Amino acid sequence: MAFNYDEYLRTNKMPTLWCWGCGDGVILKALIRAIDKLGWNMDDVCVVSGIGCSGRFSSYINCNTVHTTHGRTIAYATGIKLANPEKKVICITGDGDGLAIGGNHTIHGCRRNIDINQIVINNFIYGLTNSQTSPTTPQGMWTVTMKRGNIDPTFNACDLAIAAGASFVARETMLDPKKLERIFVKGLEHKGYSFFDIFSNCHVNLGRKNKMGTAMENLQWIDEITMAKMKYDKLEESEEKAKLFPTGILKQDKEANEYTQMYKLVQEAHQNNTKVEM
Ligand SMILES: Cc1ncc(C[n+]2csc(CCOP(=O)(O)OP(=O)(O)O)c2C)c(N)n1
Repeated sequence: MAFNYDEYLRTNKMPTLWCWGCGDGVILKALIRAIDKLGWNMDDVCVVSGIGCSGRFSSYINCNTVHTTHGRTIAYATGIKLANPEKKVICITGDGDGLAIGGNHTIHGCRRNIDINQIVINNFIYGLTNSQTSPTTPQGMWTVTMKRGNIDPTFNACDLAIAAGASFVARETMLDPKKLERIFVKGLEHKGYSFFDIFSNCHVNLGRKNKMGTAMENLQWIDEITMAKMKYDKLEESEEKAKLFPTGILKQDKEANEYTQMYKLVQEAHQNNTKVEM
C-alpha cells in the first residue's frame, strides 16, 4: 500500500513554494517516512527551521514547528530542547543558514553534543535569495556575487561537525531516497548531536548558470562528486579523491556526554547546593 503522507503534512499549505524538481520535497518525504518508522508521535516532534527555501519545511510538516530567523535555528532549538528534553527536536537549515550566518551556532551545538538533529539541505547556493555564494559553493562556479567564478575554498560541513564534537555525522544525497530514509532513522534514534549534510539540487539558481540547468543534470553532478565511504576509504590519496565527498555515516560515538543529561546534573547540584563533579 502506498505510504500516506497526508497525516504528516499541512495539506492546506500545498502546493509547496518549491520549484519543480527541487530536492527539498524528496528530503521532506524521506524524513516523514523515517519518523513513521521510528513510531514517533508528531506531538513529541518539534521541527525548527531558519529562513530560506529549506526553511519552508516548518510550514509543511504537521507537528510542533518554529520558523525562526535566518541562521538562528540551533539557538532556538537548544532552548526548546533544554526546556523540553523529552521532545525530539529536528532542525532544518540551508547551507547558508547553517554554515554561514548560523555557522557559529552549528559549531557550538556540535560541541555541546546536545540531542538535536540538524539536517543541512546543502544545495551549494543561497537558493531563496537568488544565487549568492554560500560556504559550500564549489570553486569556479558562477554565482551572482562571484560572476567571474567563485574563488572561496569549498567548505566540508561534515569535517567541521566531526571536529566540533557532534557524536553522529552523516552525508547523503537526495539521489537515493530510501538510503536517505535509512540514514535519518539511524541519526534520529542516536542520542546526541546528529548532523546530516544532505546534498540536494538547485538547478534553478545554481544549475542554470553552471551548465546543469535541469534537475537531472544537477543530480548527475552530485552523483559525480560523491562516493560511498566504504569505496572512498579504499582509494589511494590523489587529487581526484580530494575532490570527492564520502557518503554514509562518517562518525558515530555512542559514549559521548549528552548536554541535556549534563544539564540535569546542574539542576540537581543547584537543588542540593553541591557542585557538578566532572
Ligand atoms: C539576518 C538575515 N540576513 C539575510 C537574510 C536574507 N536571506 C534570506 S534566505 C537567505 C539565504 C538562503 O540560503 P540557504 O540558507 O542556503 O537556504 P536555501 O534557500 O538555499 O534553502 C538570505 C541571505 C535574512 N532573511 N535575514
